[in-house]
Amino acid sequence: CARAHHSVGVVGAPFWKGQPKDGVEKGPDFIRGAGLVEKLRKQGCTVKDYGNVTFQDVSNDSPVGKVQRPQTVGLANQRLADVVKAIKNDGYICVMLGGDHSLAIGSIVGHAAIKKDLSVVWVDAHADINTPLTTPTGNIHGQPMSFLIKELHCKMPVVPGLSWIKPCISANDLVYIGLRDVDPGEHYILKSLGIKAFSITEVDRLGIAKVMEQTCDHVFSRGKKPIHLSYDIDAIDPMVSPATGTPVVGGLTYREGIYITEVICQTDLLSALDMVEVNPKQAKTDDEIKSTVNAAVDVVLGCFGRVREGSHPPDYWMPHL
Ligand code: 4U7
Ligand code: MN
Ligand code: MN
Ligand code: MN
Repeated sequence: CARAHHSVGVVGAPFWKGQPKDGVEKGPDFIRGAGLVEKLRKQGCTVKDYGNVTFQDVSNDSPVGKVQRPQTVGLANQRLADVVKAIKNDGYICVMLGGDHSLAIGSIVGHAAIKKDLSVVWVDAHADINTPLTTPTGNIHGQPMSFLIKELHCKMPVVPGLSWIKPCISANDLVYIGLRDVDPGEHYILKSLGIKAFSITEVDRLGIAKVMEQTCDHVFSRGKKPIHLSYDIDAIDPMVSPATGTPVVGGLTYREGIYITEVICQTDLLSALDMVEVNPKQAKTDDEIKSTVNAAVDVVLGCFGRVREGSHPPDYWMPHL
């Protein structure tokens, strides 16, 4: 923010196998191609680009129950968790560019290994908390939170490839913003665990400013913990960000989407960010790609001090006669 100087470690995770549509693995390079690193530096951040994680293919990765590609997704997330751990150990705020949202598993596990006691703010049209037993699709990008919530552990079957994941987040330390496509099993989980969720209806009712006030109240009520912000581009309305695999009408406006990041920045507690689900191949036109990638870049910039009112450096000297 205007107040703090940020050290940002960027890592790309070009992975799509947590869902069926390829193209989302192009997200990191499109977001970098739009000048993310340069723009972060221009607004005063120290940036180290860790490049892209390389992922291995697993052969004979047949579904386990409904769950698709469990070994491939499990291995990819083990790799990612190690990289995120290294970035946190180097002292950076970690920015993971996806890739599909199954990558939140590795990002959060790696983050939680270094920073005990995290809060997670999940901005998404979807809750991504289906268990392998409630999932309607089998796609793991709709399930990552179920593997991470401690209170759900007893409801989770053992899935080969994913059994290494140790739940590291308490139900009380999770807040959702933007939900508008929640499956029955997910809704049951949210209600029975009392998970804080601001659906798009709450955004309509309260306005985004109140939603963010209450989000901060909730995550700070048990002390100042590091925040993991997991931002799915499909939270924002598909009129703005159509290039994504699971668009849902009636989303956050661009302004609401950016306002969330400005408030998170002002907390000074952001410790890791996921920017996921940008899929250039899902766009019908180049403008759709541009608009989606631009929104993703602005989300990241907003997290690290970009303010829309404008700003000037402390040593700014006004030209005068
Ligand atoms: B995303 C879904 F059934 N809930 O589980 C599922 F509607 O990372 C969609 O938020 C999940 O984009 C969307 O497959 C995952 C479906
Ligand atoms: Mn989503
Ligand atoms: Mn998601
Ligand atoms: Mn999606």
